[in-house]
Amino acid sequence: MSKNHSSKRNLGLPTRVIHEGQHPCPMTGAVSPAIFQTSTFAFESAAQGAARFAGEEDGYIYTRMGNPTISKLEQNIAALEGGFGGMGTSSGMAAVCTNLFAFLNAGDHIVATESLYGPSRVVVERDFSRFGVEYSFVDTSDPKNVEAAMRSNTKLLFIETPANPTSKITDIEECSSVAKKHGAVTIVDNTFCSPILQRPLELGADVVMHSMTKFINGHTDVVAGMIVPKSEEHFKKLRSTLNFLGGTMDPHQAWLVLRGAKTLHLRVTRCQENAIKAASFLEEHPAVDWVRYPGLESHPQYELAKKQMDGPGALISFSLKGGIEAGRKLLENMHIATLAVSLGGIETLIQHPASMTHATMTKESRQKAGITDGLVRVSIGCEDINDILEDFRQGLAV
Ligand code: LCS
Repeated sequence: MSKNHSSKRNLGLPTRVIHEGQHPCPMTGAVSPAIFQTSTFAFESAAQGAARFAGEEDGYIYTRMGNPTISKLEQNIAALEGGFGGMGTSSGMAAVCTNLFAFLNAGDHIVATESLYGPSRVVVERDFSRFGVEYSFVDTSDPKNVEAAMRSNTKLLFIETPANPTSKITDIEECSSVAKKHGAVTIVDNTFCSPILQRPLELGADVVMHSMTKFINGHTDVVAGMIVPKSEEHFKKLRSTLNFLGGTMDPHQAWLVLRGAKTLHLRVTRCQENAIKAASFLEEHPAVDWVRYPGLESHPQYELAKKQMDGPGALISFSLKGGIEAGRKLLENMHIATLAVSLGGIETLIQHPASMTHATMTKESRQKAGITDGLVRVSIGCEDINDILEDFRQGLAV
């Protein structure tokens, strides 16, 4: 049901964000999609039920396996990413785990970005290792590290770029080709960019995934995820795993994300415009030790970011000269920016990765990945930039 029959590839991205996979209801003319809040779907006959289960007839069966409201969102994101089809999941972590379950067997090996979102790393290190999966976390921002980590049993390369929260960039094209050479599947977590700023499938990745809790929904009111593979083969494999594993979306959740996704282009553009100004402001502030933002020339991979991304995004990491104590004071003295984890919403959020989003990693793993104790991460929102800058000015003065 989720196959992408998009015919809008020639339209501009702001148009496609609004229209891909969307059309008025043929029965009622309703422009906004209906919420099919049902767990199951009636068959016209026993033969039809059997045919649907056998995959001989298209149609819905049971919401864990597909639902018309969820399909609308799946078609939209799959078209924007340029994939075969989409699979909505209950959370970004459900998308991560479905991918790992689908592609890894006991005795297999996975290579992954060392500064993955904390829980993504933990499920590999703590949980999949219990089932005999081997792993190597490397600095994927240098493709030579990816090549060196490959083994004869490597089945998966899992990349997060820009990485959370270091903003290190991994060359998707180059690393996917290394993985391909070794017969491994490349999965890219595209949460930080959304398809507005980066489309990994166009760069050679096999699967792209999102925490739609972030930019795609964008309103800090839903937890959700999405998986989009490039090929039909991977789609079937992932869909089957998701159907049985059960990390499916709920129709109402899908409807909320669909509503948020309509303004994805507008929001990402505005957040990014603000972030470019905020990053320059922070870089020049005397209390700031360093800033990592792909839109600053001081970013070690500024050129790569320009090549593979359509913009530097809205996530900034920085460290204060006063270290962790100065960082704590800043977090507690911002008035517009909210002290909270998560990112990609309309409001500016600020947090401390070492004690919050990445607290589940060992201190040693954090240090190795560049997640220092003084690092502060901010997700710039859509507010008036003058208010954001003033908030930093007064927070840093404290
Ligand atoms: N991937 C990335 C890159 C993320 O940043 C997150 C959540 C996930 C996957 C998991 O998605 P979820 O299950 O939460 O929808 N990142 C968070 C963060 O940085 N702060 O709070 C959550």
